[in-house]
Amino acid sequence: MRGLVLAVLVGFALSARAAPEDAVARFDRLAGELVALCVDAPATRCFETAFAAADADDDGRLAVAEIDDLRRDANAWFLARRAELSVREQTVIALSLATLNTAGVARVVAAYDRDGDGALDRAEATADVRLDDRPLPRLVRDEEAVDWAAIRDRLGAVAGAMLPAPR
Ligand SMILES: [Ca+2]
Ligand SMILES: [Ca+2]
Repeated sequence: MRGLVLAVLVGFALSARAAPEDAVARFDRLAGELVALCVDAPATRCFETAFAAADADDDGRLAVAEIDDLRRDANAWFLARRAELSVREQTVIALSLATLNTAGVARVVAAYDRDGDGALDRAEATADVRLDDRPLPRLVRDEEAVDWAAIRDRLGAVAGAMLPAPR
């Protein structure tokens, strides 16, 4: 579950602004930049960089379409690079993408969209995480900084929505 949140945060940074490169090349570059930044930089800065990269139209909100573009590119990148990743990385990324692919980005966004405008602003995107000056890899190990129970509740609702309706 921690890996999922990390992968989602990293995923935010892997969005592509208009560029004449294919998805795999864009992801290679952006993932490299983000990993280099977030290993040591304050989690607040890591999140802001990731959010700004994902917010393609710069309106301060992540719309379903913006995250869905990201999901599509992430799938292409994962298929191309899977063999180069560790088993643990493959597992975390595959589970995260499987959740998004199966539940649909709209359902995941809805689980966090407090004001119901169909997009996530910064506060909504970090509702279950208290960011501070610690680097993200350290922050997510602090039970006080990340509300895992709340995340489980929200994603549980998403998983519930994936199940067939009772007859
Ligand atoms: Ca936006
Ligand atoms: Ca919203």
